[in-house]
Amino acid sequence: MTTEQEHAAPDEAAEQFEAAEQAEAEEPTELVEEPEAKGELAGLPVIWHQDCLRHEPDGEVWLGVWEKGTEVPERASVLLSAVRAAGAAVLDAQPHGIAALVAVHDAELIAHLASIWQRWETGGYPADHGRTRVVPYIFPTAGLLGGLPLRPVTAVHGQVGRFCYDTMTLVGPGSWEAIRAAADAALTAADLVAAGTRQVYAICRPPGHHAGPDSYGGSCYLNNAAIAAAALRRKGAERVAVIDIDAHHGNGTQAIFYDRPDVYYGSVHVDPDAGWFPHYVGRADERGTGPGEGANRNVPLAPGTGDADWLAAVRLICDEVRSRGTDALVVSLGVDAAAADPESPLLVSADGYRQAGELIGALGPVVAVQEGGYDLTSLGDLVVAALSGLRRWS
Ligand code: SP5
Ligand code: ZN
Repeated sequence: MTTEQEHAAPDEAAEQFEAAEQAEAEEPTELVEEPEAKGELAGLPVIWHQDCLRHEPDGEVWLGVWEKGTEVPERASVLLSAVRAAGAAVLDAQPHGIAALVAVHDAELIAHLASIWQRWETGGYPADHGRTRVVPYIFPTAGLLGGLPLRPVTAVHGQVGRFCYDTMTLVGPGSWEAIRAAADAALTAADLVAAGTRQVYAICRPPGHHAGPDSYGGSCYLNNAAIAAAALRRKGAERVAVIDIDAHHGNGTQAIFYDRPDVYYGSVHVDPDAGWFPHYVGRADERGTGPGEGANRNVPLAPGTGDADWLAAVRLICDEVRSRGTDALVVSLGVDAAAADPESPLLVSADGYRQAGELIGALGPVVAVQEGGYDLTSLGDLVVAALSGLRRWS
């Protein structure tokens, strides 16, 4: 090294140091503009349990035909990869006791779901009769009972329709473990929000919003969002709002809270009167009952509705939540309202989901619970967009 270089070196070093300092000062702006640098969900806690992959319904029986089905384990893998790539912090779901489930569901439904596969298998239905999944064929509706009380049933194939209301919500060997894991994910997310985290997302699978106090269907078994909402109430939130942006009406969540003023339910969904699931529920005149009168809001939309009208409906619900007041929220985050989704005729874009996230995130702390969303190629981007909208308020 020459003397000249020795002299030059300190100046160069000073220049480099200055340049580095300047770059550091500019870094925050660059990070916001460049998702790759840190990720648009950087720091967002995401709750996940491997057992959510163990539910393999292997299709659905729809109108008498066993079809491939869209509520597949790959949905959860895709979501996990997408949030990881966007920089989220993935945390394990923690086990919770049965009490948190009994808070919204009849103990008999829970016991039924926990044991039905075992009974089916022991009964020889898979091995002896080629019935590889639990599919009910008789349902004890009010009409069947004709006013008589429900009595215990001897045959397992008679028992399996006891709490189920459709033929497309099948049960297999790992289903119960997944159902429980999804509820644990929602409960873990609620724990974090109750402890002061502004937003937490739970990758719940199977989804939950079609499961009622003593009923399951619509690919849902236990109502993860309702379980989270009830947990938030127990942990001190006086007023909780559930905002459901899944393409379908969340008949289960509505039924669970229909007579309660402390848990508001608002849903934007494809109009059941236009011929869409769940057909029997989800109309605009369902406003709650008794003390819950006014704490339920449905905004059914015509098939073909896109961002502008969908967001206007989300805004209407958000305005109502704001005027009623809320301490914490649960968002039933279904992304099946997206244009590419095979299960709904709504035409919402990823940017629409981002804006919905922003509207909801402004209202308070949020537990985001995964519901539907079935287009495996766009699913990840849609959920990341919605969550990044929520994160505007972190
Ligand atoms: C959680 C959730 O989004 N559940 C959706 C339940 C509605 N499923 C209705 C299925 C109707 C049969 N699917 C036929 C698909 C044809 N493309
Ligand atoms: Zn849906």
